[in-house]
Amino acid sequence: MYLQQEITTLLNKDISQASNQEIYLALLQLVKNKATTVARAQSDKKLYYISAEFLIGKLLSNNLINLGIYDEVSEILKANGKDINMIEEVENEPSLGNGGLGRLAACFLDSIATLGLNGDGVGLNYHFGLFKQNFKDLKQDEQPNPWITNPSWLNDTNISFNVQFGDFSVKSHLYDIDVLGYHSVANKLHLFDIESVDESIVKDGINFDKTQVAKNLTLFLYPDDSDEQGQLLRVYQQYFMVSNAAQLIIMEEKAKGHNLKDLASHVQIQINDTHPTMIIPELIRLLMLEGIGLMEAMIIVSNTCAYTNHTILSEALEKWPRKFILKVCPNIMAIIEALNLYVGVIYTNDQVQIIDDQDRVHMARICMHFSHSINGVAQIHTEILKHSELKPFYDLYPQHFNNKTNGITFRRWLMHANHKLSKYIDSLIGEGWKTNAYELEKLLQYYNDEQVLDHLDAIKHENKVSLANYIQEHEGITIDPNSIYCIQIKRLHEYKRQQMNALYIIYKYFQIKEGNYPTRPITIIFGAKAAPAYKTAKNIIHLILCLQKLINEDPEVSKYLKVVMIQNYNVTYATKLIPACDISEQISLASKEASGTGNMKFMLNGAVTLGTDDGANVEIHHLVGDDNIYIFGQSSDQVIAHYNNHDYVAKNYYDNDPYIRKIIDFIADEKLIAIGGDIEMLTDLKNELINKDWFMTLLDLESYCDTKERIFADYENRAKFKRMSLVNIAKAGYFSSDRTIQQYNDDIWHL
Ligand code: 26Q
Repeated sequence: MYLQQEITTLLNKDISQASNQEIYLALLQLVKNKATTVARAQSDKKLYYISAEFLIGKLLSNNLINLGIYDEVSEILKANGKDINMIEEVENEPSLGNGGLGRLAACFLDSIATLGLNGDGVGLNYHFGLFKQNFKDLKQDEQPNPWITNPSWLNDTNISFNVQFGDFSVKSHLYDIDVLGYHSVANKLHLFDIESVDESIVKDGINFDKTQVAKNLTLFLYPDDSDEQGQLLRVYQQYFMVSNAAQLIIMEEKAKGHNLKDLASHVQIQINDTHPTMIIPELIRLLMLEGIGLMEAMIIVSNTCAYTNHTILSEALEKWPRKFILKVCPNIMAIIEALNLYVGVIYTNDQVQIIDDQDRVHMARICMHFSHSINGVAQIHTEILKHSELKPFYDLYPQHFNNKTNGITFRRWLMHANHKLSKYIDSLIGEGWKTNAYELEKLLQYYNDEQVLDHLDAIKHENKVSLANYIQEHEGITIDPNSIYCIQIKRLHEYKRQQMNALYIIYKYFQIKEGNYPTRPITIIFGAKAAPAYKTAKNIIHLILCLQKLINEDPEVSKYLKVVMIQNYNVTYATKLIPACDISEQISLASKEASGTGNMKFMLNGAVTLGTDDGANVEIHHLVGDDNIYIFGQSSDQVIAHYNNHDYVAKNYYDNDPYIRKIIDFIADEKLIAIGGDIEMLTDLKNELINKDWFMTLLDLESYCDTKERIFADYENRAKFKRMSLVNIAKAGYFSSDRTIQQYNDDIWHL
């Protein structure tokens, strides 16, 4: 009753008389008020997790969960004729991330606070975040995604710094978001903005004048960097972020009365991929301004900074032309030159030099020389880094390399996303799993309990019905909850091989046309945004949308097969899709997916993985065993050998296998052109697959199709499939980000 009174007071009217919007604002205020009473984490040493992305998603429900009042609030609303799910709809999702790396940072903040560790996030307050995706004429269309309302989760601070660029300076402005741990302390996410930002310069979709840096700096996350102006803007953003972070750290250290020479004892900086690399030279520069010599500053900063690598794609490793850095932040270029000289004196190997012979600055190499820890994000990923991609650095600094397999917060990805399953698990094994995720293994005692298996299956079915309704409402597509849901949701990239899934759809289309009907209908669901300048990715989206139209409008085929590409895939959509999934598609080319975290979310929610032995799939495979996962395709060793030997030739598959040829030819078939397919885009894609296929789609196509057929057959052995689902939930405990963060703290941070 007490809580009800608080809400009513904030509303200034009865809950039953208030609109969803009014209730949302009252709850926002309620949470913010309560956040001020939650203890701050305290310790002698503090972590700063610096990241260009924090894909935090909507915050209301998660904050209510972590404060321990979700159920109570939800009951109060219900008693007043309101539905918490409808209140959630009112909140905008901040889209401050692209995908995995940004969502990981958000899960980490949740776990850091939950474990009571003293650690804040530092990033940028992008007004429009990543673009909002719509489909227009079967193609991706990009629009700005404004998310900041007044009031919002952002708390204005009076903190502001001067940031000096080459030929002008700007004033920053800091906004904070409270990060509430689960029944624990509160930390902060610091988001820096620029005082002179001007939203009105955005015209015609997501286009804007890239030269007006003082107006555009914090408008978008990773604006299109296909041209030089875009790349330059990215460097401006990065320097702006780290300059503010460094000034904040030094300000806080001085306020605590710490000697900057002891920085490494009091501060730990985690560099999330190479995007915040310039924190290293910037801190060195600031320490030197405080009277510390270059060599000593270098050592202090190295002892303070740790670096996480999230990719082995060499094209994603940032290399900036010297002239960019010289223009954006000449003072930093001077420090980088000094670091480069220093490295050059000690090591002669070209592959470890910071500045290469084309005058490009290799950001990852700065991190590798000047940090005390270098970690990959899954076992196989770290091994590949050590023995192939970053081998020259492993040879120099073997003791710095370590693995930290990624994790996800179970508060968002089970308790919030799948409330019914969460409650049912409570009833079976108690609530201990919420703070000790390994306790999920207790579920294994129900391996042969038909009643429990049926109950789990009934929850899955309810989630499938809810998703069907949501998709009906948002996409206008009807899907059958009795069909098998296969879901592939992640950024669009050739290495993730959404195109292989599309080729399976073509294969199945042929099968159905030939009269080979599946026992049970199949629904294949995609969610993916393509980088605005990534042509092949956009062509793949176009192909999937063409197939969606062709198949869903074909009365013969649509009885057995439906294709859905949902629009604007984001965290909110993920929480609706994942609990409803039967088959989790994790089909990257082995060796290319650093870890993946969607794979963990699906597993936790009882989906069975169809995947390659790549990233964290390898560890899922190990945990659940051969009988509870479907692994297909060539191994990472085989793939790496193909690259080294240059012996994968896609065209051979096309020329020698008539069925593959038939499938590939269908990409630009007149049937697709007739329903609105763009002949140029589809032909481009077809030629790409025949002549380049850099990520070896055709290598694994046959084994993918066979394995998928095998899963569908096994699905009909309902008892077996339900047990597989149970085992996946039970074994997911390892993937709690609480475990990951505990390891970061034990091995790297020592907070
Ligand atoms: C680089 C240069 C220029 C412009 C943009 C970028 C850029 C932007 C974003 C490079 C990389 C990213 C994002 C990478 C990412 O999300 N990586 C994913 O990280 C996850 C968390 O560790 C892993 O699970 C995924 O496997 C990995 O793909």
